[in-house]
Amino acid sequence: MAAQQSSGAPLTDNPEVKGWVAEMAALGKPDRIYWCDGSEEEKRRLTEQAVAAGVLIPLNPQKHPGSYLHRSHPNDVARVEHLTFICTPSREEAGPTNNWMSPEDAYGKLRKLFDGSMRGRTMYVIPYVMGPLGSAHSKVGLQLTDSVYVVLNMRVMTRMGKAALDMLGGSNDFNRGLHCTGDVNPERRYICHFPQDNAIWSFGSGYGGNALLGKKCLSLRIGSYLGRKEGWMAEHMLILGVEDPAGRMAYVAAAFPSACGKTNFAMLIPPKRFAGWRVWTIGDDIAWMRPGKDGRLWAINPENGYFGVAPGTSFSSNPNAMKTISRDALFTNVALTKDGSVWWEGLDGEVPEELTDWQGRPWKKGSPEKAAHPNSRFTAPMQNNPALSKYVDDPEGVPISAIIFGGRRSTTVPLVMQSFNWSHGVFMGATLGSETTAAAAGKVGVVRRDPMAMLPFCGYHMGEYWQHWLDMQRDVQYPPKIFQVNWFRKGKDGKFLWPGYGENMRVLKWIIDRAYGTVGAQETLLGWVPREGHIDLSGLDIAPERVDEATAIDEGEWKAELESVGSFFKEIGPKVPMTLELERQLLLSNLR
Ligand code: GTP
Ligand code: SPV
Ligand code: MN
Repeated sequence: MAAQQSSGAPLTDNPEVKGWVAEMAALGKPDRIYWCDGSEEEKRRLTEQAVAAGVLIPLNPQKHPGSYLHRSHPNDVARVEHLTFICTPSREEAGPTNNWMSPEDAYGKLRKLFDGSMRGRTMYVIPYVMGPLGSAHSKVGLQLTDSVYVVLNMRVMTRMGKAALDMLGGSNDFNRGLHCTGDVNPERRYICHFPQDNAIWSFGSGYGGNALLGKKCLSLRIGSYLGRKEGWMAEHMLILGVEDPAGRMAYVAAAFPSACGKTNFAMLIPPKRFAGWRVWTIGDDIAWMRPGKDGRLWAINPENGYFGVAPGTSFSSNPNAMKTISRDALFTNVALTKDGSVWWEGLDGEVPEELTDWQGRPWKKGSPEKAAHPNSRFTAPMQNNPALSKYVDDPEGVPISAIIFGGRRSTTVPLVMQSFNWSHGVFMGATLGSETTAAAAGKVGVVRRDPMAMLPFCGYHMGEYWQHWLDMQRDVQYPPKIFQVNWFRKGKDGKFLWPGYGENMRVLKWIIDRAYGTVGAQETLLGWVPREGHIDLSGLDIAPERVDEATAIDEGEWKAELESVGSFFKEIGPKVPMTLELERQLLLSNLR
């Protein structure tokens, strides 16, 4: 192994930081403490160590310069919602949609697990910033971890290193994240959040959202709690900018549940019909939004890279993602080809005859098992994205004109619908349903309510979160218009009715035109929908009947939908805002 350079010496004088790191080191008892400075030299050195330790497998440097494959433990391949806890003083604060443990119980239980857990290992200290460096809207975190894979991923996903400590200065206002991979035993796996302490303790997993604490843990669960307290919003949303041929920009934020198309939509390439139009990516997973002085809602992307779903990513579905991962990418749980390249289901070209599957086993074409894990992912720096917006580091972010909610629904929900007003839009978000995906452990393909795509990520009571959404209207003089979309409706043949991907530009254009009031729509009982001619379908090779089916509203299906929303509201209980129940009643009474 390369000699340890830099090091054990704290990279800061901040007594709070030094004190906390020392206290956690006394608990974990690592052999060494290493402070990450974020330099290129450090990246090279840690990568070499990870390769030597077998944590990373170098890929063919001609085909994938600077890129590596990592195989996680086969029992550790997705977020674990049943092992994720919100640890507030009372159960009521966490609400019915979160697992709850009291802070005393959680600290007690996890202290035992962490005690001596880093013996024989290095404890890495990762200082990082979520959001542009120096922005008043960014947050500083410190993550301690025993995983070099986590360090190398955090380096891509956040602004990491000395710069974060410089931004923090002498302040005590930083998130305290403690992480240990432990022995990757699902019986001893806990992802615990302490919103009141701005702290996260994660034990027993090395995977994605469980282990990269800046992402879902800080930016969404703790973030949503801080957002309510401080008057802003932390959302599971992509942010994109649409530029028209005249150079005018409009910004949109969209919440789709995990593995339901955020990365794809954020990197959309418009079809030929839209010559001169461009879509620019601000973010593909998380948005922090706050009222601006000008009365609009402004958003930043707290992340610095993409942790994207690999299967289905190809030059035909998402060329910008393919270019983004063409170098300096980390791949997790994808398959490996004979010539040191990566492969997954849905990649362009022929299926290779032979592969090494995501678990490192030989795999032959025609095998019933998938070669790449369905939740296999790439980690890549956003700077690699050819469609990266130039405003991505802007400390103030971008003004949002439209908010979109979308789920994976084979039936009922039409291609696109505009809400009547803000509170109806909040109702659309709160009642979002989606079929489950491989992004979380558990059964795939079951419809569940996933409010604002935040079910697994809201750090407090869902009813209060909805109230916070409703209340935001008062602080935003020009609120974004709110829409609902569904790219996943299926025909009787079981196939998707709408072609999706780049063709979603057609829907996006209607949404933007509606936000600016320059295109028509038809009022239905459930919301505003495009009438014939409002969505540009020219040059689209699809039977008109399929578009009709994709956009149809069936009153019987909607009656059932609104009744099922009623039982969901019962589960959430008395904290469901009266406004939302009244919205439900109003829609239902219209349908009768
Ligand atoms: P997380 O990173 O888990 O939060 O997910 P994400 O929302 O960024 O998901 P992503 O864009 O990676 O989408 C993953 C899945 O959605 C893949 O299986 C895609 O092929 C599929 N998908 C994306 N866009 C479309 C679309 O417009 N139509 C259809 N039918 N499928 C889509
Ligand atoms: C998601 O599951 O929504 C993700 C991946 O974006 S993870 O970081 O694992 O949460
Ligand atoms: Mn996500």
